[in-house]
Amino acid sequence: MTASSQIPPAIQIEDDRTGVTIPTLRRALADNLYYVLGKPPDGATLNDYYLALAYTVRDRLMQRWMASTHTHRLPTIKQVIYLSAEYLPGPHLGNNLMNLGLYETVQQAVAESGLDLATLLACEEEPGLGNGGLGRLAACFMDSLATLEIPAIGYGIRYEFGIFDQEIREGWQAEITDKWLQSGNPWEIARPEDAVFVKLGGHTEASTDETGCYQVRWIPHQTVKGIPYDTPIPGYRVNTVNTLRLWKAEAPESFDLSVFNHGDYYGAVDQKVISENLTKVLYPNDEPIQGKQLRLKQQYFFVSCALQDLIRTHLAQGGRLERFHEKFAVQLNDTHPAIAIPELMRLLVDDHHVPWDLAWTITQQTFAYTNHTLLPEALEVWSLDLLGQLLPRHLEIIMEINRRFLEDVRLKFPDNGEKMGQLSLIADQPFRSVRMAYLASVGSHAINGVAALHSQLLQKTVLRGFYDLWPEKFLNITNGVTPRRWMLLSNPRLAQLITRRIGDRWIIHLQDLRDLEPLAEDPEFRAAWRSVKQANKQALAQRILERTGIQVNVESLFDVQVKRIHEYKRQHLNVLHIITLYNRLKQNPSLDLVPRTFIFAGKAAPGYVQAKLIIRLITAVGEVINRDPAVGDRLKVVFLPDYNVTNGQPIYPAADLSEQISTAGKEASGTGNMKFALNGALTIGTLDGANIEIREAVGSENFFHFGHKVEELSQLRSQGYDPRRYCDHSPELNRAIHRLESGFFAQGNRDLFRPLVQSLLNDDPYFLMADYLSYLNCQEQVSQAFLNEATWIRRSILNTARMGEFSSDRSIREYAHQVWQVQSVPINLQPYSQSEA
Ligand code: B1H
Repeated sequence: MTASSQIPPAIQIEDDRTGVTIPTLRRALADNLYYVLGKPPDGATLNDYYLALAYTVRDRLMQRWMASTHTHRLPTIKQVIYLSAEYLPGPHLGNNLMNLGLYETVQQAVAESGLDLATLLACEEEPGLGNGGLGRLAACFMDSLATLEIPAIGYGIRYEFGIFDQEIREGWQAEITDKWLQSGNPWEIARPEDAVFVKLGGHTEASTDETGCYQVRWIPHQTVKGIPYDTPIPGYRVNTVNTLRLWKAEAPESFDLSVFNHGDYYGAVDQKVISENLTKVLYPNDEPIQGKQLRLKQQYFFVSCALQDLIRTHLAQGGRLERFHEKFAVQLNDTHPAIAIPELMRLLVDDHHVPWDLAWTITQQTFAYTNHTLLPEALEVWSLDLLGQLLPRHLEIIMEINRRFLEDVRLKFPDNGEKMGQLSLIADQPFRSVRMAYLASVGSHAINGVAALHSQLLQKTVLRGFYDLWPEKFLNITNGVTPRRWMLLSNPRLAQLITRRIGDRWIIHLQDLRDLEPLAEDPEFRAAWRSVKQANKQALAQRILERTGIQVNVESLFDVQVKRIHEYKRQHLNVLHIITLYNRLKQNPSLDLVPRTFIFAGKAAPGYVQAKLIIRLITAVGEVINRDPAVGDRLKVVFLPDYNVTNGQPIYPAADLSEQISTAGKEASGTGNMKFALNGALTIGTLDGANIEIREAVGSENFFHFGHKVEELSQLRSQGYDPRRYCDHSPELNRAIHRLESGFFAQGNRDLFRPLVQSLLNDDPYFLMADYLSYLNCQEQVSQAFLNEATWIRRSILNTARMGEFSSDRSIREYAHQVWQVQSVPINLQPYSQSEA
């Protein structure tokens, strides 16, 4: 670890129970092992030691956590509420040690107890409570919120099984259940005393009460209980510790009992099983979600738990509901939690008797919505049938919101029936359904995209009608990544080198990396930079060998594409390049080719057949190329299984080249692109998502761009795109496609990759054929550039030096000022002995 390992004196509140000296840490480790886990030192497993260490660290967060929670509840303090169906925080232990400034001390304490910190860190099962970028973004944002001392709670779902673990069996993806809770989760604290009840199904009854007031009662078919589990999220070297509060569904005891009293014991158990199924498993994305009632249940469940929790604490603090939006700024992470809008309306109007108009003002002032995708298949719609069955009252509320909204539209655009149909929250085709992105837009005071291009396209396409109505609601906030996890923790060698030269302020002010720019001209610094990269490549090569048996050449160019497998991300375009290089080698065995190691990793949704076939394609091409003696170690193709936060951490620091090659207009932002460039990889990329801004920041001379732009693709499309034409015009493309068709990579089986080939030749919806030549030429430039080591390293340094704006701290500052109107709140600590009373 780079910066000082001591906690700054201003926050030194440790006493003999929570001390951070080596003797007190060793004592705490032994005590936790014995008294919390009930294990004698000689009978303890490595996992026991990991748990004991985790408790030791958690204990040292506790005073800060409680002080933060206490302060954040004060009615005068505005809090950010992040609602997200996904979180991918990665393993907590190393991160918490780093943020507390205890990494080195604990490393030594553990060593003196005869253990190895790295071994204990490796015991932690990461919470895989998300699919990819969207969940990881939520985790980076939680880190930045705490580091910026912004009061925040992240609400989500405590899935019992997160994203599946991936194994590669005979070249194919196999999915294994993720039993992340099996060996115990030392970071969470269950709070059954804060449980809430959530209603589902049934019907509504309207009546007029004694005062003549119209009232609606919802008589549910089922009630489930939500139990919160809290995880501390400490900021970097500050006292703020925010909370990640995840909800688990259980059966309410009273219900069990009533059935039990009627003698139906097994019926009661069934009820319990049905309730607990609700938070059992994370849904993978890239699969049709249509008609998945359980997913809507999950969304409603956690959102209702969260809002009930907020209303309860607000009222308990003496807050008034008219001021709800002054206490809480609630961010919707995509539409997955958008049902929060009618739910807050229901809670205010039905349960707390707030008049509709006031409730609507509060709701709109409370919520803001972030859109993360324009892909039509990922835009959520819920059929009125399904919604009405599960949430009858919410359907009524949505209809009323829509009625009032369309009334406003009519006043603005009289005699424009078409406009009303376009803007209606209810779609008629292909079946009557609620457009959740529209609901989120109408119910929020701010709507943002996650990169400049994406925000522009959002305003021009999916939400065009709403942009025309309320341009002032729209803004762009480009994503970012936390430099704590994605540099300091995962690339300690580079972090150390940087800190030695420019000090350590860059960790919290990433723009300081600019100070590295002049050093790009310094041959000595370049040599140091190169040795860090080589050491990181060596370390990754070791892991590759252990996990795949493939020996790679660390002098070769590490060309890396790691992300979810999806046709729009075009891993198969990368493969077409590999096949082309291979063909050239076969044609001319003495070809002077810049050696490359192609590294892939990523999961495919279990039901996404084409994506799984892309994985098979990568492994198949690897099997042939890696074994071909004519290739030697000039080309290697590696598929690293089970890509997740843990396995990603050693990859970014070792990359020379970052592949960001999505079809223009399809990748909303990307965040892996940021991690690579920050760690000194050069990018080959399309003008898509945040690539455009990265290129502007690092300089176009330090970024390899290729491919058609968004407008060029729509032109191609409107002219009647014919992918076969590109084969006719490029002999190399033709040969590459032919290799695939011929069964050459499939032991003669011509059927295996036929679906991929057919898709490319017939529709090619992601324009691989159109971008192939440009990609190939660009890769040739990459190879030439890699030959000149000094200028490559220089460009690598400049990439890192100019990536400062892609810190999630910058994103969060923009949300704080432009959307949430929240301030930092430093946390004052008192020694435990004084706060005890
Ligand atoms: C992103 C999703 C997503 N956009 C549906 N949309 C899901 C959609 O479970 N589902 O149904 C889950 C996730 N994820 C990603 O968000 C974008 O593709 C990236 O480009 C972007 O960087 C990331 C964070 O903004």
